[in-house]
Amino acid sequence: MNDASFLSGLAQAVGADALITDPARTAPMLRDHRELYRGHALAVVAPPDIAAVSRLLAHCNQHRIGVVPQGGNTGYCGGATPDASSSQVLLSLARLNRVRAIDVANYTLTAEAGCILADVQKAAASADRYLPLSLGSEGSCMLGGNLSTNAGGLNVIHYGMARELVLGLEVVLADGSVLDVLTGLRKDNTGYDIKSLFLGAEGTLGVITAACLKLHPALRSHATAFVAVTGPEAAVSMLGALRSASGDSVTSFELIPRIGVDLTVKHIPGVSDPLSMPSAWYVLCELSSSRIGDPLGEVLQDTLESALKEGWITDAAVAQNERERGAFWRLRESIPEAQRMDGASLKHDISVPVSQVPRFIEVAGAWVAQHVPQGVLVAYGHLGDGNLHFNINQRAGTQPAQLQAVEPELKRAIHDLVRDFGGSFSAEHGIGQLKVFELERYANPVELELMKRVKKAFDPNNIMNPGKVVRI
Ligand code: FAD
Ligand code: 2HG
Ligand code: ZN
Repeated sequence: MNDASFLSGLAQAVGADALITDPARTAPMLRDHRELYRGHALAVVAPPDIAAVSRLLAHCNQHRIGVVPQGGNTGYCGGATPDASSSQVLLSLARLNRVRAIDVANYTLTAEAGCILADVQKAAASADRYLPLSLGSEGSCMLGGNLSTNAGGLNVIHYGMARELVLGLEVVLADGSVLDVLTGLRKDNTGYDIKSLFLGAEGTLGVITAACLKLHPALRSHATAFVAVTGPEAAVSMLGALRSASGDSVTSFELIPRIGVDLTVKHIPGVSDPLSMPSAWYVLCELSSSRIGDPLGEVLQDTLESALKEGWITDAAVAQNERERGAFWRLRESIPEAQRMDGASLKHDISVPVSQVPRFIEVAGAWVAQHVPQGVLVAYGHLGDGNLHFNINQRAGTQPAQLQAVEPELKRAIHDLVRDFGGSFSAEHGIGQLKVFELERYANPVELELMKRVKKAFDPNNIMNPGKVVRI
């Protein structure tokens, strides 16, 4: 079958109006958010409903045409970008954007894959419930992308990764059949948990079309502080103390280096340094509760005073209102954008046990200082989860190419060190096409072999996002 007859069959399967041909619309869909990859597609399609997704996959499977699912295209590893061969179909889930149901008593919400995460959060809030998945990209990333990357974000310390919020799924498989396990059950031990395999699979096993999510009580009290800590070790000590003192109400615990403040103040309008004296390291921490008038502020204040006596911290600003709380969060969430505006960067999304983070920063930071004079370390992230964005930015006065030249050696050194610390070279951003070789290098061989067998079992013709995550 030639391209023309494949495309006319495709148009029949999904409806001619589902094919996007305007280059102004397809161009941004064919490159990734970080502009690391630029793809070419045989067709770009946005089907209107599940039945059309099913017909599309059946048609592509029959003709052995690769399908690349795409949500908000905010992923960090090129998972949603087709290759350069012009032989794959880009499948946008954007039109599947209905919140189908909220079961208030069951604390669940069922929504389609193309819903913007912020809209799902709002839908939960309108029912006096809380969806804790929160990331800097929440205004544009989509639920299907969040679940397919098993996104992390800012509240994992308390609520877990995206996977832990999923009770049921609806998935279209490679042959077009629909797996409907869209239940809202909290207990269901009926054999293998097949649906869990799609969470974090980055579109290589099937297309998630809808999910039933676990909700939590709406939050009514917060206590938030921007704290100057004496170093990462002190930050870890303070985290332990705060978790114990608050009845484990710590919902975020983010580590920020001085350069994170400098970059955001320099590039992001409206961001200012919350404290008067500079410090090498900061923590942005938040306690939350569903109880009105929960004395979280007092707990936080007491812990900060003890931390001052212990020598763990030197100063702190406690948010007095929602505006100040928002300003602290704006600073933190703008670090990736400020980093981008400052020049080229090399990113390492790593995790180690929380207790090991300080030592990791010391050893890996020393390596960078010695071997990468053209770069400057911007290490920040979700300390409460042991997840650091161990990024290196282009130093002022150097060229992007000078930093890029060191990328292979730097990546190897950092990821080898992560392995030595018992950590992960991909904590929350996934594998996509960026880290396929890293997975082959660092994965447990038995686990990698099982991944390949799972891939072959679900997608024998290798049409689902071929070349991403695992190569078969
Ligand atoms: P896309 O980029 O469109 O796709 C991601 C992957 O999922 C691709 O492999 C794609 O093929 C697959 N996919 C998409 N939809 C489906 C579907 N319906 N079925 C099957 N496969 C599908 N990530 C974090 O984990 N934590 C953070 O704190 C965080 N912060 C970020 C901040 C910023 C400013 C930005 C730009 C990104 C951030 N990210 C973060 C990364 C990114 O937002 C997440 O990975 C997000 O979950 C991707 O969602 P998306 O809809 O954009 O997915
Ligand atoms: C964050 O935590 C995101 O802000 C992005 O995961 C991290 O850009 C990065 O390295
Ligand atoms: Zn992150």
